[in-house]
Amino acid sequence: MQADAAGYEIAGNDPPGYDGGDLFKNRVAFTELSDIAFITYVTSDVKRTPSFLRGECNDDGTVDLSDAVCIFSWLFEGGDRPGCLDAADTNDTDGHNLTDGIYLLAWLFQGGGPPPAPGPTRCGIDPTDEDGIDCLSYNQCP
Ligand SMILES: [Ca+2]
Ligand SMILES: [Ca+2]
Ligand SMILES: [Ca+2]
Repeated sequence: MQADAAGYEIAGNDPPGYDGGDLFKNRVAFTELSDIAFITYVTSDVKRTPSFLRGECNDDGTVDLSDAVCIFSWLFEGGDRPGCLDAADTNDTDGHNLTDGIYLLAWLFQGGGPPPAPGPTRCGIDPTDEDGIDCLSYNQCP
């Protein structure tokens, strides 16, 4: 931890998945050095946007049948919620339903189009990131 000129400590730890961009430049935890009270200040525009593979529901690094199973299991069988909801939004409709699993199966087995950007094979962020869907954790991309 380091203190700035005003006597505030600046949090030195980057959050998991932080890619070195400036999305977190406003995220600073201030601690009053001279007081017991402390204030954690987080600006409203802070949003986690780690890179991910579209369609990669189960976070194992490959988009395959098991990811369609992961989507169906989560949506319809009480399975675990994916850590990266953007990845599970296979067709990038900014929502999750049956069609996300079907879209993935169509691409894998029926010659359908691949999942939209960043796609299923190259890590990237969601280019349509106005949807309120977050990618809180994804471990297969830098
Ligand atoms: Ca997978
Ligand atoms: Ca969708
Ligand atoms: Ca989106």
